[in-house]
Amino acid sequence: PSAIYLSDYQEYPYSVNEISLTFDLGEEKTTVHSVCKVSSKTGASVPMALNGEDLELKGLYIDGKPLAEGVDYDLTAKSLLIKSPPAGDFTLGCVTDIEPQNNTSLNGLYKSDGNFCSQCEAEGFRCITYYPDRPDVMTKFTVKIVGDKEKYPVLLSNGNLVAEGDLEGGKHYAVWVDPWKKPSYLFALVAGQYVAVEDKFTTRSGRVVDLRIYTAAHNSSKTQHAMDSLKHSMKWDEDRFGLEYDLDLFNIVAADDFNMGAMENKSLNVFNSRLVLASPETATDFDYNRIEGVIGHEYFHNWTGNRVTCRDWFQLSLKEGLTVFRDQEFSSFMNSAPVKRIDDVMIVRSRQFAEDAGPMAHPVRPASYMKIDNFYTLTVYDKGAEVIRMYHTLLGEEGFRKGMDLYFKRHDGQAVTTDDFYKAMEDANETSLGNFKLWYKQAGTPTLKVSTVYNEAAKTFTLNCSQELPKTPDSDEEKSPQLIPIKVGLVGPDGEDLPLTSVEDGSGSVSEIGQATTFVLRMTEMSQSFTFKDIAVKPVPSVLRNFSAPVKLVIEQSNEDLKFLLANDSDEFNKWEAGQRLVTRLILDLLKSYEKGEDMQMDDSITEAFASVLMDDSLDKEFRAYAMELPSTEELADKIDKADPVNVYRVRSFVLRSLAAGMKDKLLQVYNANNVKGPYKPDREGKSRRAIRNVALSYLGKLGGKDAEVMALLNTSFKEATNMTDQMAALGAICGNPGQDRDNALKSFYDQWSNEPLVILKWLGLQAGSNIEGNLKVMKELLDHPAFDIKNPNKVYSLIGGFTRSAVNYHAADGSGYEFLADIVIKLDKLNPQVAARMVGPFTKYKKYDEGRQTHIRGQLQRILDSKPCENVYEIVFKSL
Ligand code: HT7
Ligand code: ZN
Repeated sequence: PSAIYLSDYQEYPYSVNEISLTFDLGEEKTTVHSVCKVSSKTGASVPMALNGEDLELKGLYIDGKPLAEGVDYDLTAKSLLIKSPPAGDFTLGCVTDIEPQNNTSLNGLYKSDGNFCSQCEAEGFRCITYYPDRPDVMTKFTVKIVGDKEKYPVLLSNGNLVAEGDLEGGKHYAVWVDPWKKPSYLFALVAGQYVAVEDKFTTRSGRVVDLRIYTAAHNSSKTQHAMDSLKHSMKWDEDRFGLEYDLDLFNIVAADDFNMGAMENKSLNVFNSRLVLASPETATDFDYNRIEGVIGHEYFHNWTGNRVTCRDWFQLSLKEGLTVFRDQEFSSFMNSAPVKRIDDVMIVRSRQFAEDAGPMAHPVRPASYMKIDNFYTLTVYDKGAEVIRMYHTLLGEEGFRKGMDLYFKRHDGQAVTTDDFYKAMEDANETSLGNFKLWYKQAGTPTLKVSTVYNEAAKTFTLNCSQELPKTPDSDEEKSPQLIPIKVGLVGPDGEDLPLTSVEDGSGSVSEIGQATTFVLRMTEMSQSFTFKDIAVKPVPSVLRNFSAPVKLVIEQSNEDLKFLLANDSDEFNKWEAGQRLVTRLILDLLKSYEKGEDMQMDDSITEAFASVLMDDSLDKEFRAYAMELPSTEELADKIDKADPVNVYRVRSFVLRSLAAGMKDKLLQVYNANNVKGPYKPDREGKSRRAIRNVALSYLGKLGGKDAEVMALLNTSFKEATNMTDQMAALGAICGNPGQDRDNALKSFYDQWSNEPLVILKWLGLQAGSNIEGNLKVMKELLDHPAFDIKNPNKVYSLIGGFTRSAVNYHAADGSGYEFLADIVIKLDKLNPQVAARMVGPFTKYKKYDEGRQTHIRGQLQRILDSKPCENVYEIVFKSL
């Protein structure tokens, strides 16, 4: 496999003005007829390259005349080259046979639970017919689907249904026309046995849009939340960005077999069923939030991705980073904004930072790739969203909106680049963002170091800042400073923010602030000092409020300062952050004692600080629940050179147990006060109450095995649960304690839910992530359990993905966990390259761990390489070794 480079981009020399596709769906084979109206852009006859994979070519025609292989065209495993097409306009006809029923990669057209379903992003359309399968070739699609009426009563594609009818031999057909030009990756086809739940939305200009969610009949009662989320998304996009829906129909289909979360095909979104279906009994609050966010995300793509799309796949973050930002803002609007921000930052810090520090590190706009499937990453999505958020922080809501408006005005109907987006933001605001663009080009997480000086005589407060940009394997180029927006507040001794009047940026330039209490500093140099004037008393600085840039902040803060900020910071993100920093410092200190074989001593003042947040009724309950969470084992291990992940886990568990013991009475009090009976509602109040109730339960669970009173409470809580949020919380708490109660609860849960595959995913995940020693044996049994199916990505993500989160078993010092994972990857590789590649992901972090573990993982990576894996897996393994 070889790499593809951004620098090699060339415009496609032909326009495809229209495509007409006919699908004859069959059990043994499906035949695809395609007719494209093509014109040469250059007016010359240059070879025309088409993509195609796993296709049986039955015929190729220009203007109705058959072409001959070797004479008129050359065929390879992945391409078809028409040597000298006409220099003007012509029609290109193509007939291919495909076998969706044997397609286990779930890429292109495949079958899921007896139904036909497609997935074309990024390069799946080429598994359907020969075509220039690249996002800058946009055209209008007409699609005729012919299939058995009984087996496939529902026939769907993009756009509007313009004709349908019966045919001989028990068949029927439907014709769909999409009036909007689109790239092939947004094409979709669905055919099968579905029922539709229907609703309507009237846009602000009065268009009545039919909304339909298609599911298997037995699941149609679980679509209400998805439908509500869709309507909320449509309204929100009108209100916040002035963006209206542009067709009379919006369809969503739930598929059980799906490689990712969902897909934004024009007017025919296909969703992994776990991101559509919810009922109080089967879905948790977490699931409800995820559904709302992903329904929003795919809907928002209609403008950011579909109406304005990417010129090439290096620009993926143009649509994904921007759409993640939009879905984050939508979820913040629907829920608690600070909690949503904390949630998003936790993902960036625990997972994207790790990616940025590993062998697959790449910029938000990568410069090269082997398989684009491997670049649907946390960097492109989540760091990409952080980059968009920084425009917003720098330009303000109004300036950002002006930039968005100009972007759509300039580029509607086009396939463009992240540079075009940047230019729209600059031009709309008549400003220069200077070295901000480097956020797209340079990989790696910058470290921002800040030291502070208060000058009592001059009444000034200075922040001395420097940025460090790490070397990353994707490039040898020396890195230049990136514009970092640093949002700052100065907290006075009374706990109130001090008014800020003006700040000097180190070059003599002074910004007048007025009397605001936060200010965004623009750091543009490698090192730079900022001096606030008129600061009457020595403050405690609150730096990088709301996580205003995706950087590692290194700042000297005493435990006293952190406790002060935990109690007083008006910025809820930094209030939470202060608690995280306090406890991280504690765990890392204790780890040193533990590794020296010394006794660990809990710092009671930290228990007190945590307890006071837990009991602070002036704070939102969901925020309090989040403030109780400790940084993950992964995030902690990331702070240590050559970490032993099992030791980190053990010390973290010690701190959890110590906090639980120190706060036991308060935890019981919080649990009881919030253990309210009544119908489940996925509203803010209900979610917050369950969040704090269940965080208390989870802490109490840490005392479980040795505390009969607590164990009884957990069992009662499990038995009396009336919704999945509470049931899973109780099951999770019980499962931390090996013994009969655990075995009984797991069995009873399975018996209750064995007919609900989405609930069984939770059951698999919970057991897989267990830190009970020797759980690998259980994993091997679960592989053979009827609840598991290696061909279903959701089951693989729950069971195998879940296992890689078990510090004790996945990271077992003898390497058995790594060997288990490699066995699965080798097996998956033959079935589903995209899922296999995702499962190799955990191995890419091996350089973080101690020598012994590094050796074991390297051995397994080599074993995978020796098995001659597919391109997707090869790229990751090769780059890791
Ligand atoms: N744009 C979609 C990406 C996607 C995808 C990519 C590769 C392979 C399978 C896939 N399914 C969906 C989803 C999104 O980000 O909205
Ligand atoms: Zn997306």
